[in-house]
Formats: sequence, C-alpha cells, structure tokens
Amino acid sequence: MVLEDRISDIWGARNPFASGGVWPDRVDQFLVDGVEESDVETWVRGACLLCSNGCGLEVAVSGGRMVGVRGRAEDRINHGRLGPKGLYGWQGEQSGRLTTPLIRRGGELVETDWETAMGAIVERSAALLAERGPLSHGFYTSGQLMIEEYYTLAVIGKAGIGTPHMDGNTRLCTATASAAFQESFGTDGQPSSYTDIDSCDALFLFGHNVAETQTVLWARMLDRLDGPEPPRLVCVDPRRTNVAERASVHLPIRNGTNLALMNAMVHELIATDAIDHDYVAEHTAGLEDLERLTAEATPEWAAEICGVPAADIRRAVEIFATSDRVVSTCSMGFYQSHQATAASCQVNNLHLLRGMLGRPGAGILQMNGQPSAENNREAGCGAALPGFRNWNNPEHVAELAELWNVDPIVIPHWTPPTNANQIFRYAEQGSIGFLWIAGTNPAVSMPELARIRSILGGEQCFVVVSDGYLTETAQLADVVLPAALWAEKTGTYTNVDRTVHLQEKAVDPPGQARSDLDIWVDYARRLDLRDKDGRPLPPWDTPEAAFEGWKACSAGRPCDYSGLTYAQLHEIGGIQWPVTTDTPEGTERLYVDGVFATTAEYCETWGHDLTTGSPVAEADFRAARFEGRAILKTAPYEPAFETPDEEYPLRLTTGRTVYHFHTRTKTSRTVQLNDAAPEVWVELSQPDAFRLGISEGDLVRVSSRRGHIDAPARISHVRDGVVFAPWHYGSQAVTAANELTLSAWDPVSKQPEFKVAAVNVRRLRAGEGPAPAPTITASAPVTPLVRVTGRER
Ligand SMILES: Nc1nc2c(c(=O)[nH]1)N[C@H]1C(S)=C(S)[C@@H](COP(=O)(O)OP(=O)(O)OC[C@H]3O[C@@H](n4cnc5c(=O)[nH]c(N)nc54)[C@H](O)[C@@H]3O)O[C@H]1N2
Ligand SMILES: Nc1nc2c(c(=O)[nH]1)N[C@H]1C(S)=C(S)[C@@H](COP(=O)(O)OP(=O)(O)OC[C@H]3O[C@@H](n4cnc5c(=O)[nH]c(N)nc54)[C@H](O)[C@@H]3O)O[C@H]1N2
Ligand code: SF4
Ligand SMILES: [Mo]
Repeated sequence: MVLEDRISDIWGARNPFASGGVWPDRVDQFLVDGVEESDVETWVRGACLLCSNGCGLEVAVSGGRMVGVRGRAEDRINHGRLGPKGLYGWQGEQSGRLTTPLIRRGGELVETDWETAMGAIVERSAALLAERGPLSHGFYTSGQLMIEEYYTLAVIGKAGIGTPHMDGNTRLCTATASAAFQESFGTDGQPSSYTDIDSCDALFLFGHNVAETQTVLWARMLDRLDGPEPPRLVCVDPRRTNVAERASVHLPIRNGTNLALMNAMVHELIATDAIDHDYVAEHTAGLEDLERLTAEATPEWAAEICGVPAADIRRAVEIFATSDRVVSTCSMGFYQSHQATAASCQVNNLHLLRGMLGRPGAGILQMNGQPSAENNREAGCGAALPGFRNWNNPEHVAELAELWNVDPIVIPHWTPPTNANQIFRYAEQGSIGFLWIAGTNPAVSMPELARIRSILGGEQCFVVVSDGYLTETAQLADVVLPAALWAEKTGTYTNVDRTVHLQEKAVDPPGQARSDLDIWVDYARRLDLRDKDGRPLPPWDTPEAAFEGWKACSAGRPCDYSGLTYAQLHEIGGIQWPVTTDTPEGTERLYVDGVFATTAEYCETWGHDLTTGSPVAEADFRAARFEGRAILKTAPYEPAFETPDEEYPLRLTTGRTVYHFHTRTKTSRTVQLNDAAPEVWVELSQPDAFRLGISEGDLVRVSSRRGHIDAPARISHVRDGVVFAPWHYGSQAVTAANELTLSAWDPVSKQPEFKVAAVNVRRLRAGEGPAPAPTITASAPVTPLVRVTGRER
C-alpha cells in the first residue's frame, strides 16, 4: 500500500511560488489511530522541538494526554507544515520515561524520592563549595531547554556559585555559528531571515543537508525551486544528498577541506573583480589581509586539495558573482571541522564582498541545529555572559552585577569561560568534582566515547543527570532526576532566524517528573543562594517571572526581548528578536544599515586569530578602530588533524538521517520513525566497496585509532574515499559512531571535529539482505532495492 505520509513523502505536496511572493500555507495534521478531530478537547499552542526550525504548531489534548499535532498556518516559520519528526516524534515522550529520581546505592541506581535525591545533591555541592570553592563545579547543558531555564541556571552558576565552568552541548552544534558571527560582525546573532529564501536568486548550502535536517525549510526551498524564476542552487557536501540532486552545481569535496574551497572562492571573487567596492569601503575592514591570505588560493590549487574540478569551483563563484540576492547557509559539514570558524567566516566574507546582507533575499544563515541552541547562547548558560556580553569588558560585567545585585567579583570574568571539552577534561582530572548534566547525552554524543564513559563512571567526579529517560549518560550518574519534557511545561524557544515561540503546557509530566526550572530553583533555595541584600537568587520561581528577568537582562543588547510578552506570543506565534517598545512586532533583519556591532563598547569579543585561536588584545582591537565596520577574516588552509594514511586510508564523516533525532531518546520510541531506520548502517562508495570486496548489506568493521563499530554496509552515492556513519545508534558501543571520532577541535569555536577522522573498513561476513538504511534520502542505494522506506507496511 502506498501511504501518503511524512515517512515516504518527507516534504509533502509542493506549493510553488514566485520570487518575492508569499509562501502558501499548507496545514499538516496527525492524530493517533482511533482519535477523530471531534475527540480533541483542546489545542494547545507551541512549537516543534525536534530541530532549530521551530515550526509553529498546536498540540491536541484529550483525556489529559497528547493525541496529535497540527501546524499553525499563521506561523511565519512553517505556514502550517510539519515534517516527519514534528508530526510523529512527540509520541516518543509517552513511553519509557523516568518517573522517580534515582540514586546510586552499592553501585546500583535505585528509585528514591525528591527529598533524598536533592538532599544528596546539595550535600555534595555544599561540601565541595566549602572545601574547594566554585571551580569544583561544572554544568553541562543543552540546546533543548527553554530560555527561562537557561537563564535561571546562568544566574545560579554565574551570580550565585560563581563558576566559569558552564557550557552547553551547543559546543558540539552551533559554537561555530556563534564564533563566526562574533569574528565577522562583533557579536553573535543571526543577521538574516527565512523570508530571504522567498526572494533570493541563488542558494548556497555549505555542509548542510537541509532536506533531512530541517525538512520544512527544504519544503520552502523546493517550492521556490519548482516555482517561476527559481533560484540557482549550489551544494557543498561529500554526499549526494537530496539537496545535491537539485543543485546547479554540486561540489562533493573531500571532508575536511572546506577552507581550501572557501579561500579559492574568495580568491576568485576578488580576481574577477566581482566585489561591491562601495559597500566594502564603507562597511568592512581587512580587505588587504583577506587578499593577501587568499592570493595563492586559485581554483586549480583548491581543486587538487578538495578533489573537485576547478571549473566547477569557477561555476559556483560565477553564480555568486552574477546573482543580486544570494542566501547562504552553513551547517555541521562546516562547523564540525578543524578550521570551522575560518571557513564559516569566509561565507560571511563572500556576502560582505558583494554587499549582500541586510536586504530582502540577500542573507546569511549560519544554522543552528537544536531547537533552542540559540537560547543557550543568549542566556549565558554556556561559555558566555548573558545577552552576548563581553566577559572581557568590565562595563558589561558591571551591568550584570547591578542587575543581579551581586559583587562583580562573584561573576566569573577573570578567565575565559570554560568550553565543554575542557569541562570534561577537568572532570577527568577531578578538579571538577561536581558535574550536573541536563538535557544532553554525552555518553553517545561526545567524541571518543570510551574516554567519556570512564570520566562519567569514575569516582573522581559526582555526576547529576536530569533527563526524561534513563539514557546512556544517566546510567553512569550518581543521581538521576526525572525531567518534564516539551509540552509538559511552559516557556519560550528561539529558533535559528531569531523567531521566539511560546510553548504552553499541554499535559502533566509523568509520575514525579519536574521541569528543569523547578529543579534548579529548588537547588538554589536549598543551597541558600542570595544577593547582596539577602534576597534569594534567582528571585523568581515561575516561567513567566523568569522570562521577565530575562527581558531585563537582554534590554539594550542585540538579543533584546524587552518588548515581548507571553500574551503576544500566544496570539501571533513566532516573533523575531530584537523586540523593543520601538519595534513591538520584532525585527526581520539585522545590519540593514551596514553598521555592525564592532564598537568596543558594544561588541561581544575582541576577536581571535583564526589560525591559532589566540585572542586579540583589547588594545589591538581598539587600535584597529572598526567602529561599526564588519571584519574580513580568514586563515591559510591546513590539512585536518588526522588525514588518511596506509593503515587508515579512508575519511570518516558522521551525520544524520531524516528519521532520527540525535541519540534517539524520542525517535526510537516512535513507531513510524523507528521503523523507517531501525538499526545502524555505514555508507561506502561503489568503487571503494568493490575494491574491498563488500556488497550491499555485508557486515563490515570500521576502525579508527580510537575504536571500531560493526554495521551493515550501504553502497551509496557518498564520495569515493569517504565513509559515512550516522551517529544516532549509541545504545551499544559497537554501533556508536563516536567510538571512532577524536578529541580535537577548531581553535576558535572549540567545536569538535566530528566530520573528519581516518578509518579503515573490512568485511566481516555476508549480511541478511540490504542494509537497514533509508532508501529515499542521501542514504539511497546506488542500485535500486525492492524495499522502499515507508512503502512496505
Ligand atoms: N533528522 C534530523 N534532523 C535534525 C537533527 C537530527 O538529529 N536528525 N539534529 C538537529 C541538529 S542538533 C543539527 S546540529 C542539525 C544538523 O544538520 P546538518 O548539518 O544538515 O546535518 P549533518 O548530517 O550533521 O551534516 C550535514 C552534511 O554535512 C556533510 N559533510 C560531512 N563532512 C563534510 C565536510 O567536511 N564538508 C562539507 N562541506 N560537508 C560535509 C554530510 O555529508 C552531511 O550531509 O540538524 C538538526 N535537525
Ligand atoms: N559523531 C557525531 N557526533 C555528534 C554530532 C555529529 O554530527 N556527529 N552532532 C553533535 C550535535 S550537532 C549535537 S546537537 C549533539 C547532540 O547530542 P545530545 O544532546 O547528547 O543528543 P540528544 O539525544 O538530543 O540528547 C538530549 C537529551 O536531553 C533530553 N531532554 C530533552 N528535553 C529535555 C528537557 O526539557 N529537560 C531535560 N532535562 N532533558 C531533556 C533527551 O531525552 C536526551 O536524552 O551531538 C553532537 N554529536
Ligand atoms: S522541520 Fe524541525 S521544527 Fe519543523 S517539524 Fe521538522 S523537526 Fe520539527
Ligand atoms: Mo546540533
């Protein structure tokens, strides 16, 4: 039977539209079997939490349970659409949940009550603070909580305890987006808008498989591609993704060579004099350095390194040079690499050189991945101060001290904030003796898992985990707290184009589960954290009061929420920050006047050398007098840390499939999604498979210097010499791609290199039929198979 659903028909029906038009609405709805629309008692407003798109939706509730979802037609992000995860993935929250706290007794995790669990946490925390001070504490959080929760933890960590050791899994995800914005424009903050896609002449996708990872955004792009005056499309990805299939130019470069390509693209743009001299002169600084650093980077030079024809690089540049309005996106193919910030800055540079920013259709989207990665960065729950403030600027620290009514000396600013890689290193050494992990599953998602497991399982560090499920990480903790998820609580999420959504509580959490906000406020009260006048820190204990606190903190900064209310978000759906009393309807684009955030008073950083990551001195930043001009920065290309050799001759890259979200806590518990991609596989090109004597479905072993995984082989359209492994399947070490990856990172953003490692592959034995990989995505087999995803049921 052919099912018209979001499993076999991932993007749904086309609604083509012309350049400059409005994307037509199409409302997608799913109700569980046996439930009719008339059975739905209430529709509760919110946004999907399974990627950074943040599609506006309503949750159907009946008998106190979630029974379905439908998209909101009036929402600016999705105009009613929902993708596979949005439509089905919420069902995974209804099984396998933690319902009571757990505590380790005699080596085993056993059920306990909140009083005992919180008592144990606070006892350990207070003792360590008394003995060793704030540096004994680390907090590793998420890109999936609400801003109210992040900001609450930021206040606890930065004003109450005073530890610099706070970071999010955003380090693995969007740290490079943030770093590239800071280096180019002076602060974090997405300059552009999804509406730019509606009127662009060309789309450039750099290491971004949007077709599988933000399916509704790809539907918007497809509706442009199938409409009148379609944009030209350029795709940079070593795999033949669905994006690549639609591209005018596909550059399947070797993974780990992005910066060589980017330096050549900028070289060629300058060499062909396709730059907007007026814009560059008025609004940028650093052209001479950029010319010098890219002088030798000809397309022929890059072609050799990247393994693509020089003529194709020229064609891509020509499209950029002959379009008036280009939208570029960067994602993990660029961010999870060794020269991530430099490569992503070069994308910013292409736009600056052509004056293509701040006007409709001309924009940059340095993507986020997780639904609220943006909020973690804004709220300062990660390695930054709240409101994109500069930790190295005493005035910014003084502002926070006044707002929080604490002594500035409490706020950690004597050293750069600690990134997640370092937090795990300190936890390994035991100098961090108390590590609280919330909303992330590092025992599957961090590189070099054998090491991560020994850190989490060791005696040297007390580990608290808050999660909805007993994850691989929770299983190693000393105390596990059952968390409320998504529509079980109220709060706001901000998506990748600065659109803020309010999620309203639809149902109660299971058992004794509590929201992260409640848990952290409880912790703060038990630790008795107070401000200078003895008032409790944080002063709030409800989401809306936390939101008011955040609004005050954000006022006057780029991510200004001061004019926004829950009531407005309820009525309208998504609204883009900054929202002030002057701009109550939000702001579509930043930098429309070409004035950037590069004054010393306002900027978030003095910047870094992109080659070494060493910080620029304040005096040098001031002496350069950028004064609102964007900064053109790059670095010379260098090969990745680990390149192929005789023993490990292939290049591993890792990534996602459309049907699963990360470590699959929700999607493996959703029948439709799990059935579509139930087990791990790895992808090889046809020539590599032939050479190694491997056929479709054969069990193979992929080995790196760190470990190995065993999985059936899919012979796909991946580039020759490249092996692709989805990293979702971490419930066993032998299927977890991060057994293979290495602890190395970009020097500026500190984002780990998940996209490049050297491996070898050997055949173990014949398989039982084709690999269990999806057949209608980038993982499509080179030879057609009988079984087609979503069509066999
Ligand atoms: N279905 C699904 N959607 C998701 C998620 C999910 O888990 N599942 N997660 C969400 C999150 S948190 C994130 S961060 C985003 C990630 O979204 P994406 O960045 O689109 O996802 P990835 O699959 O990690 O990587 C994108 C592409 O990079 C390519 N690539 C690999 N190495 C290189 C390289 O060296 N250079 C270049 N140019 N390309 C390379 C891969 O072939 C892959 O197609 O997705 C979000 N959406
Ligand atoms: N090899 C390789 N590794 C990667 C990547 C890659 O491309 N390749 N990508 C990286 C990227 S981009 C990312 S974003 C990370 C993601 O890595 P993780 O963050 O480890 O992945 P998730 O499975 O999303 O884990 C989130 C956890 O939070 C829980 N959770 C969800 N909502 C809530 C909540 O409201 N409260 C609490 N307390 N818990 C909640 C979920 O149940 C889940 O266990 O992985 C990174 N790792
Ligand atoms: S595109 Fe992202 S936000 Fe939208 S429905 Fe799919 S997973 Fe949810
Ligand atoms: Mo991510």
